[in-house]
Amino acid sequence: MDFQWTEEHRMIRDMVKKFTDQEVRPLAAEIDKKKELPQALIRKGADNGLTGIAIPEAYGGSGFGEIGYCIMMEELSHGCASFAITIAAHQSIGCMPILLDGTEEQKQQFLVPMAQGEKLGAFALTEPGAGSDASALRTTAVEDGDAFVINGSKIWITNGGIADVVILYAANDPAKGPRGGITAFIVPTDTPGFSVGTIEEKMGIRGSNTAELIFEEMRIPRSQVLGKVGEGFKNAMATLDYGRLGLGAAAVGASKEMLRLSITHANERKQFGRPLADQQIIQFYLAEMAARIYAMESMVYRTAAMADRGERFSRESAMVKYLCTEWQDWIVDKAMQVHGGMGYMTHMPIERFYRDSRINRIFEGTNEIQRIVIARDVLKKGEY
Ligand code: COS
Repeated sequence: MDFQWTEEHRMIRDMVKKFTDQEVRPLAAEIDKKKELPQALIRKGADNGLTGIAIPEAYGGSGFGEIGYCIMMEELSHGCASFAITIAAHQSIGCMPILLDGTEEQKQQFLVPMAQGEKLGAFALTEPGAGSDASALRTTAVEDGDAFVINGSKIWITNGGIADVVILYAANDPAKGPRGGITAFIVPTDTPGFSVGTIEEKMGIRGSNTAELIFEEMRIPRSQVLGKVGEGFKNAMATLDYGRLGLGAAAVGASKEMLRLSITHANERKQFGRPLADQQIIQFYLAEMAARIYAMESMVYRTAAMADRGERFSRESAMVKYLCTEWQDWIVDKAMQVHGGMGYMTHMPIERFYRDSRINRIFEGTNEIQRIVIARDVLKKGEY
């Protein structure tokens, strides 16, 4: 509960804020329009340490942990959700499964180049018939000598079409489901039998790549099994604890940007002979935005500190993901209301934030699933 920003935290925030202001925000509208991120931007992000900010220095990262990661996600999300999500899918759900359960050899071979941004990561769990019910996987992994042969497909995989390394979850024993039946694999995307299918068109985060992945008789050596055979579901769920927390941090950043723009607009725009900011209804909107941001920020960093202490934070990360992304949507909506017609026009960033925001209540576990996670935990404990 005793939380204070350190010199290091301030340094990370200043660095990422400068990077966002100089390199990311100026490109955000074009990224959205072209539906593509410039490779050079990802490279520049990697050069600034963004691809491995939470990863320990021993594995090629900066070692700033989850608090550092959340500060980064927050600041990037002031500028461009497509870029922030690309970095998030690479790091918090692409790298994290290896950090959690990889062997020393796997960490040196795969995690180090990923953290350094030489290789981009992705997390492949979702299938046409396994979305919220993540353990109902149809992609199969059949043991054959010193390898597993994988057949099946994945959908809606963030970074799927641009990743170098994919963490893939497949059923080694469908009858056993989440307890013993799912295995995680580290899959370089140049493996024979791996191919990219449809690249999705989306309402928002258009610059982020969302792809279908197809696996046909793809042989993955036993040395690329991540963790124990059959234990992959727990790896996926523990990884999503990190991903969901990061989405909460992104919601804080996007919401602060919406408040900042709304304050400027409310001071500059005059109606009925005075600035909008003089109208009590507008003041109430701004106050409500600020109050929610304070609560969101508090829960994000309290939870990030739990993660950095090595405590389990599954319930907390579900609560962060649920409330922060619901409130982000509310705040973006109110920012558009404050801006009126101007906010709806595409030359203003509000409409892009509005479109980019919506996915957060859906991916990395819908907000309905987050409430299932929370409810199961409180029912198990019998109290808060
Ligand atoms: N960390 C570690 N282990 C976890 C865990 C976590 N956060 N969550 C669950 N587990 C373990 C459980 O403890 C259980 O193991 P034991 O029986 O040995 O204790 C095992 O995993 C199965 O868990 P559970 O019984 O909760 O599995 P369910 O099939 O009921 O699924 C939900 C639970 C619905 C919560 C899960 O499927 C889910 O999160 N769905 C959403 C998926 C998602 O986020 N998709 C987005 C993909 S990325 S865009």
